[in-house]
Amino acid sequence: MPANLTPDYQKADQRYREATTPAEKLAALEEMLRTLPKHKGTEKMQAELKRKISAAREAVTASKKGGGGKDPFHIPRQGAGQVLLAGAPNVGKSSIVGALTKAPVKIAEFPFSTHEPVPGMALYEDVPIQLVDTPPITAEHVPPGFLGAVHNADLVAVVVNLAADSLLEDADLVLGLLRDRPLRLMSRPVLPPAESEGTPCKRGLVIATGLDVPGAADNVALLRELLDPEVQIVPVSTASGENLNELMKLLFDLLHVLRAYAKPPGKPPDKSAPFILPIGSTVLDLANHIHEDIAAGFKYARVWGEGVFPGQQVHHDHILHDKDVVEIHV
Ligand SMILES: Nc1nc2c(ncn2[C@@H]2O[C@H](COP(=O)(O)OP(=O)(O)OP(=O)(O)O)[C@@H](O)[C@H]2O)c(=O)[nH]1
Ligand SMILES: [Mg+2]
Repeated sequence: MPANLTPDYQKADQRYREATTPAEKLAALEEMLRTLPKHKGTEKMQAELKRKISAAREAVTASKKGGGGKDPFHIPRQGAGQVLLAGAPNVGKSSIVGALTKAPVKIAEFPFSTHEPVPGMALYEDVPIQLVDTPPITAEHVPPGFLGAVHNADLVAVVVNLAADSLLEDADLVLGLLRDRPLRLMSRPVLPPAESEGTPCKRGLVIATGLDVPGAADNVALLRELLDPEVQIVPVSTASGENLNELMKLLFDLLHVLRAYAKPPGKPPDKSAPFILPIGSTVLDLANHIHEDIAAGFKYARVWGEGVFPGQQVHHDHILHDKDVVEIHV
């Protein structure tokens, strides 16, 4: 990627990565094309942007046409992975998404304030992770499309409120709903095969809001006694921000991905946007992710990072580590 990108381009690029609707994406892409320096070195980027713009235009048209019959729970995954927040009314689902993203969520002191799922992009260091706020679940009502969304999401975050009298019932409401599917929530990056567990598993965790409220620690202990030991509980305060960074770190770990930075030969690495790949990916997987032409022409790569000496020459099957810098030679 050329190093001489303007600040305006970089800002538009940032907006693109944070965009949550097709219209926002299209606007950001058009701005990226407008602010991209036009010369021979950026021809590939210009072509790529034009391709993305025409795809984004189609997405805008499709989202307008969709209207009435569309499943609001169908939210395309963006960033390193999708985390679906689920819980009883008024537990702080929207507050979490509001604290960690720029999404226009509705936060209220009263229950049933969220009517539709709302996605937003949160950052763990430089890794964008998609959080999806959802309408509440009650014993009487599970929003249509909710269970489909559970299956689509990479992680399910069951949200409870440590200050609520109904804390234990609230936790069991959502976990019980999953158990009935049957799905067992587990806070492990790699899940055991369904056969060995008996029950299919879903990656996820419990987020407990209200860490700032008196008695919170006792209620965490109470919850810990009730829950499956495989489920991690992360107490947070959306009011003070306490533990929100730890939450993001855990989400990143559970997603089981790594980041790699591409480096053009003879230039510094592009640290502005990591490529996100599943753990276990190779330099060839990265090449494919960047562009199929790069993968097709792959000769060798140089890697700076874990388990290699700086700039070590490696083959296509070299396994990447988080934060590796990779220079691909074609
Ligand atoms: N003290 C404190 N209050 C919180 C915390 N998190 C959320 N709240 C409050 O809890 C109330 C409900 O928050 P929301 O985020 O709207 O809850 P929700 O789960 O999205 O509610 P519904 O959309 O109605 O299901 C609001 O008054 C928040 O300010 C927290 O960590 N500490
Ligand atoms: Mg809400």
